[in-house]
Amino acid sequence: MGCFKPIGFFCSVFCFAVFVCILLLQSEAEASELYYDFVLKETNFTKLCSTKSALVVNGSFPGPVITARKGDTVYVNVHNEGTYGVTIHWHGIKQPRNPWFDGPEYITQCPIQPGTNFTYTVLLSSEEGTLFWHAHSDWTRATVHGAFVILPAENTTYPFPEPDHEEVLVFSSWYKEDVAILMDEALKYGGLTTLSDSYAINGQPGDFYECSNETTFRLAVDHGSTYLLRLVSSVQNTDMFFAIADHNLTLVGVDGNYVKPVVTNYLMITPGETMDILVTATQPPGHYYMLISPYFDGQADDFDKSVTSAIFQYNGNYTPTSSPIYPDHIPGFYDIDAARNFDRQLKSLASPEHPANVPQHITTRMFIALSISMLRCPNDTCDGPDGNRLASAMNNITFANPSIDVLQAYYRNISGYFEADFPDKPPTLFNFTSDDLMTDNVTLSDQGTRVKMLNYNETVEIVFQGTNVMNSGENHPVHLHGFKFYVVGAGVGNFDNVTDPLTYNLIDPPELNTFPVPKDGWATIRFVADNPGVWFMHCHYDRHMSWGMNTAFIVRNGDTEETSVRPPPDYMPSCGENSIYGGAEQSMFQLEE
Ligand SMILES: *[C@@H]1O[C@H](CO)[C@@H](O)[C@H](O)[C@H]1NC(C)=O
Ligand SMILES: *[C@@H]1O[C@H](CO)[C@@H](O)[C@H](O)[C@H]1NC(C)=O
Ligand SMILES: *[C@@H]1O[C@H](CO)[C@@H](O)[C@H](O)[C@H]1NC(C)=O
Ligand SMILES: *[C@@H]1O[C@H](CO)[C@@H](O)[C@H](O)[C@H]1NC(C)=O
Ligand SMILES: *[C@@H]1O[C@H](CO)[C@@H](O)[C@H](O)[C@H]1NC(C)=O
Ligand SMILES: *[C@@H]1O[C@H](CO)[C@@H](O)[C@H](O)[C@H]1NC(C)=O
Ligand SMILES: *[C@@H]1O[C@H](CO)[C@@H](O)[C@H](O)[C@H]1NC(C)=O
Ligand SMILES: *[C@@H]1O[C@H](CO)[C@@H](O)[C@H](O)[C@H]1NC(C)=O
Ligand SMILES: *[C@@H]1O[C@H](CO)[C@@H](O)[C@H](O)[C@H]1NC(C)=O
Ligand SMILES: *[C@@H]1O[C@H](CO)[C@@H](O)[C@H](O)[C@H]1NC(C)=O
Ligand SMILES: *[C@@H]1O[C@H](CO)[C@@H](O)[C@H](O)[C@H]1NC(C)=O
Ligand SMILES: *[C@@H]1O[C@H](CO)[C@@H](O)[C@H](O)[C@H]1NC(C)=O
Ligand SMILES: [Cu+2]
Repeated sequence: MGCFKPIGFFCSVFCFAVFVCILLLQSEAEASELYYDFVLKETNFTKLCSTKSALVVNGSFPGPVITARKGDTVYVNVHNEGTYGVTIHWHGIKQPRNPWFDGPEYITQCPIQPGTNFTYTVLLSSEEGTLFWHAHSDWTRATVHGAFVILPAENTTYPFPEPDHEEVLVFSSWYKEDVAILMDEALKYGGLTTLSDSYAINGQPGDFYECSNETTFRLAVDHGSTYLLRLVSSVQNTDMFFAIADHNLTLVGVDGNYVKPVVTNYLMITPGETMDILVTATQPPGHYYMLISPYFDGQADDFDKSVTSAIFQYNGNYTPTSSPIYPDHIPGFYDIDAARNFDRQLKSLASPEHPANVPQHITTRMFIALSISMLRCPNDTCDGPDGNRLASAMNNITFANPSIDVLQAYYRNISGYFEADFPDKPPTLFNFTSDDLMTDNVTLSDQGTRVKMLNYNETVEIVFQGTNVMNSGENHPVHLHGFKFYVVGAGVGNFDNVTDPLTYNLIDPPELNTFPVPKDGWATIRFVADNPGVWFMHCHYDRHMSWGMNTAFIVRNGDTEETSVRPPPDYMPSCGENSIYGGAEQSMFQLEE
């Protein structure tokens, strides 16, 4: 066709059409649409010498890996063939203007009921690296989770030399009993939650547990090759140290963002965090342990004190030592300094390709105190201290799930399900890190469904203050949906609003979705509220989340369609009799008000 020959009106139009067509083809090549089906079903597993049935996706623990490229759209149809309602969350994926598919139950949707299906639209935007997906109903995350790998967009590359191989390592907790029943009992009686029986790497507890050494996860490596290991922590309630015997780790990404490389011989990863590390197989051929070992800084000392192993195993002809080589530098369970020193090293790449756009001018400031707390129980019959119910709180508010999701109530203007008055600061100021916070006026919290309203495009700064209420100070990994945030500072003790801001890094702070607020310390985050919708914020220890250390942000629409929430899908799961979507049962563990 003579497109490039004659000059004239027809050809201009034709050429323009071809040009548009090329553009369309290009944008198609740049952003693909991918389809996945997840079948949720009870499946039997035998671990630690005992068999139980657990709810998993497609029969596997951990579940399938989703692999996409930056900017793709991923559709996941979740078919619930289990026995109770479940939702899935796409952890760390911002979902621009798309809160309908974010997933936390009673925040953006009601559970997907057994025998039904729901297709999530997952919109990838600035994320690149490793994230994960997990159930966001009660404690079903324990067995319903898997990695979400986001490769660089076509024709772009990693900001580090291309690794020879990639491997996903998912960290989980394993309970011999049914997690749903354990959690139901704990919440019913208001006492402590049961500890896990082991941790697992890619589903395997490893050599140091009974009946486990035949199935220990082994990563076969070639001498001289470099491996990109994509670490995901979906552990239930415990931070973990990770190390590989005799091998340095080069940390290059955290939470789906690149960081300035950190060379280290161990790392600390909290529930909800994901990390990309490079490891080069430079050592004499052999079998080297890869360990995850708990880190705990609370006084209660109630955590699963076991260590999980996998093996970094060189290929080739050699005689390995009788047992694999053990790391000599993995920190001890209580090594606070090791944990803090690791987190202190995180910095954004802040390069032209991966800039750090740290908000400099703040329009909304919040100060949020994180506490373990208690609620009164009828006739003091609960299992917590003084017959109270164990709880947790942000600014003294113990979050209660409403019976229809906050998003639906907000979008359709249905009153009575939440209050838009989450406080910007604690109701009383006290010495948050004191050892003397045992009186009722400090330990008892207030239950409610209270959220924080933000105007579109506000620049938000939140100082999180860890408290020692009930002598229960410990590190809390706070996770925010719908955004990535910059962690501009962190420190020990009570936040000092004059001196501590002087220490902020406003140049290249790490951009994350989960960050541990140190025990009896503080951390400051900043983000721009440029994603309209309803977005959950909570501690990523499931026991603190189910005790109420949560709130949500409602970001109002801006002035244009591009700054407003997308229209809702035709179909959302039903919320029972309260719902405009029709009648079905609620989740089995919904907090009674
Ligand atoms: C990637 O590069 C190839 C080869 O240069 C080119 O054909 C293709 O159009 C590029 N793709 C995109 C999305 O730019
Ligand atoms: C899960 O199982 C279903 C049914 O067997 C299958 O169609 C689907 O492709 C599987 N999904 C993944 C991610 O493996
Ligand atoms: C799971 O194990 C239980 C008890 O061991 C057994 O009754 C049940 O049939 C098994 N289910 C499946 C799907 O294999
Ligand atoms: C999925 O659910 C829709 C209703 O939302 C239903 O029409 C469809 O048949 C279901 N599909 C499958 C494969 O279960
Ligand atoms: C597992 O442990 C048993 C008992 O200690 C031992 O006999 C067996 O050889 C071990 N298997 C492996 C693969 O290490
Ligand atoms: C690990 O890195 C440190 C600091 O760069 C270096 O001194 C050490 O030799 C490295 N160890 C290994 C096993 O490569
Ligand atoms: C509390 O105690 C009173 C008096 O013993 C009793 O009547 C009531 O049923 C109890 N309430 C609960 C919730 O147990
Ligand atoms: C707060 O409590 C801590 C721990 O008991 C103590 O070291 C500190 O001095 C107290 N701060 C103030 C201002 O009283
Ligand atoms: C709680 O009560 C104690 C003793 O009455 C008092 O010293 C303390 O200041 C009160 N704390 C708060 C936060 O109100
Ligand atoms: C939290 O709220 C409860 C219930 O209203 C109140 O008794 C308590 O004093 C408050 N605690 C603090 C530290 O403000
Ligand atoms: C958001 O705020 C930034 C900086 O304050 C401004 O440049 C931008 O135009 C605003 N965007 C919208 C859509 O209001
Ligand atoms: C700083 O904190 C003090 C009390 O600790 C308070 O009185 C003051 O208002 C705070 N200043 C700002 C700017 O928040
Ligand atoms: Cu917590």
